[in-house]
Amino acid sequence: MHVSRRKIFAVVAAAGLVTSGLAACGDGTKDDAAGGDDGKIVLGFAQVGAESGWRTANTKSIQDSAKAAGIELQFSDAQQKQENQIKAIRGYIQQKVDVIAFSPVVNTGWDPVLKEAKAAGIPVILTDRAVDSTDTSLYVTFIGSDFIVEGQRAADWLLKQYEGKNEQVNIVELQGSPGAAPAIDRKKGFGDAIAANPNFKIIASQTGEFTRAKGKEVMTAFLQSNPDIDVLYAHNDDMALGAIQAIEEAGKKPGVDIKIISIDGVKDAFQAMVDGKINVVVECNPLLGPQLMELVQKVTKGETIEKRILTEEGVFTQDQAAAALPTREY
Ligand code: GYE
Repeated sequence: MHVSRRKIFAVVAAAGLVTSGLAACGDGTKDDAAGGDDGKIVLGFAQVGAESGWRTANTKSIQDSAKAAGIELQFSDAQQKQENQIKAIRGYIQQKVDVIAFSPVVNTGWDPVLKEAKAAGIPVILTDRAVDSTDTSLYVTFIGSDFIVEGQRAADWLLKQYEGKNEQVNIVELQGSPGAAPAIDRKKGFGDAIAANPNFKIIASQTGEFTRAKGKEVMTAFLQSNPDIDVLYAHNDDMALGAIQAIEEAGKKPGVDIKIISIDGVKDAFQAMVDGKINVVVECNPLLGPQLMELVQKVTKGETIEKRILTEEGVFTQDQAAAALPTREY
């Protein structure tokens, strides 16, 4: 959608009238808060892509809750490419949306475009994934999970399984997309937690790009070069679900011959737990839409917002899966 003349006029007029207004103070808030053509708040959201069940649920949550909150949503899908996301954000700046939110494909390289948004007086909210910018004035807040904790939770389950046993445990790891915060942090959280016990060995670790297809492809290669895999640690459900196919095609039993630890908690993963194919799922909640819309409304009103908003999540094992499945929302 392009900005109407009325809107451009409103923005110019507002800037003219309020010369030393909020935007001029450079605190990230805009002075045309009720900016849409029809008085609606306009939110530009630059999504990562549609790589996983988690992402599909996240997108739907954002779209549904924007509608429910009466916020006009400009939505773009970067197809897992940072350059596309930067282009989309620049487009939102040009359109003079009221607020920009995005889930960064990778965690580096955002400062220039974030500075452009700041200079334009458009507040930015990070959702789901963080950026590594040291200048935290470039965004208003970051809402999402603690991926290091998720990695630790995955390791805690594993360490418990082998408590009191003294045997080598061969682990293969399917990493998320390269450079993405959840891939970096889930690797670190897990790796650090198992490091103290030399029995636990990550014998192969590669990216499966958070997708089923790549998860299956990489797991097939892992199985070919490693005859003795005890555990698969997948950074998300889609890769775990792809890997299950690879394991079955190799004539092994997922969840039994190879224990599977996954992260996200989409319905298909719960079903796989019920079927005995995934052993444990560390939950990561994609339903960030309602909270994001609240934040958008707050920020346009100039209210102060916490810099970090953490999502609450649990861990689910096979014995809890059947009871939890009917109420899973994604
Ligand atoms: O775990 C994965 C998705 O950023 C938390 O991205 C998100 C991750 C999620 O593709 O499935």
